[in-house]
Amino acid sequence: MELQFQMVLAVLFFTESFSETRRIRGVSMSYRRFYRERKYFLCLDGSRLIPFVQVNDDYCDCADGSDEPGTAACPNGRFYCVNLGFRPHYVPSSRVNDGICDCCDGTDEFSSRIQCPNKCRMLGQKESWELEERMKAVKEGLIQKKQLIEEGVVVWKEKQAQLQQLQKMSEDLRMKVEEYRGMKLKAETEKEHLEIAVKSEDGFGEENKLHGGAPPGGTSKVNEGGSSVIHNKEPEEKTQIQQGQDPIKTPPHEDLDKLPPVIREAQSDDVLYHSWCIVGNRTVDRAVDELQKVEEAYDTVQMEIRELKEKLEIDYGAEREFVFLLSRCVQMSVSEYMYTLCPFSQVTQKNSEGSEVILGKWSGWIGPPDAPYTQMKFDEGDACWQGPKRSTVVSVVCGTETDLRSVKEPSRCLYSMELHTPAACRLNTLQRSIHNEL
Ligand code: MAN
Repeated sequence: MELQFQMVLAVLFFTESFSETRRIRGVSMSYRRFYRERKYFLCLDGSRLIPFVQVNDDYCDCADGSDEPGTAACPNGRFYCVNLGFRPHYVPSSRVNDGICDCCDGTDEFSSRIQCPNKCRMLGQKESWELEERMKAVKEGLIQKKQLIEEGVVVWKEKQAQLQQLQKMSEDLRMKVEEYRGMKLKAETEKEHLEIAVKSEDGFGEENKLHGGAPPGGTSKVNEGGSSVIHNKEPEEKTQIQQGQDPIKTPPHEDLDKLPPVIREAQSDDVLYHSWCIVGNRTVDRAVDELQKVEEAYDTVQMEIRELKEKLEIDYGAEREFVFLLSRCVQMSVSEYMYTLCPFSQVTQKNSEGSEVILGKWSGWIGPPDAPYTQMKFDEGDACWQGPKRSTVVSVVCGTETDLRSVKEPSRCLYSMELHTPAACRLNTLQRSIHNEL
């Protein structure tokens, strides 16, 4: 009799605890208080009061599906996986007993045709190992980041010194340009005066004396045929020269020095006139030539200053931790292409035949406000055939090395890359990882 009583009690206890388990199946710890055994159950949206026995009875009573957290009866219900040893999470309750293991503890398949082994412990261990590795990498990255910042300081100083040097060079060249412009103008004016003198009917007048004057006792005329005739003292001593050629004039004393000694020594007026004109023309040509050279050098230096200033104005991170990338390019080969990323400059793609296209030029940082230095944008690249101009977004991720880890083209001519670098490691990356784990 006593044994029978004990058996009845055991059956009652089992039934009771089974029904308790059934009622709270699929309910998270924080919601369990709403599923405590009482006479009635109030749907969580407050819309209906139903007898408590109708909770998880495989029939949907509440509009929000809250009476059936542990069955697939309500289309909008959600099942809570406890996943002890790993991370708890919700799955749509339509997945309960559908023959697929959704929870790592297998609780979503409690009366299924399949067996779900409990993988939570294994997943938890794997995750904490990964987290440890990640933390180690961040710590290591943070140490390297310090060195990169120091490297960046050197690069920054070099660029500043380069700028100063270029500015000095530019000032010197500017003065040279002025000087050469003056020389060119002087040479041209001298040549002009000479031409006027040669063409003038009166020959070498007083005004031309400065520049040579007429040949001793002679005048110059331009003939109908376009040639100049130099009239010397003796008519038979006429010397004809073609228009455009240097006329014969008396060289000014100071210019005599410019002539080669062999000509100076010849002591012949004709030779001296003619030679001086050659020298005059050469002086103009040389001045034009020299001026062109210094002007080109000046323009080049100006361009370099502009480019350098642009580089120095770029945002290189809160501690200028990305400056070191100014002097680095990273590459990755994917299928038939070689991709090259030169941060703060451009991204290129070279095919196996060697032809290269620009996938974008530096545009700026586009990370979210709380982590601005996590994404770089390069746009205005070479145009895609019948498509947009190529552009690239680079995700900048904390890593122990500075290298490209992936290159993709998710949509035609829009590229995405992943750059790993210690410069992207932040203390809160570490804190966030730990926080997520907890
Ligand atoms: C080249 C490459 C590709 C791109 C096509 C578009 O082949 O730049 O990445 O998709 O052009 O025509």
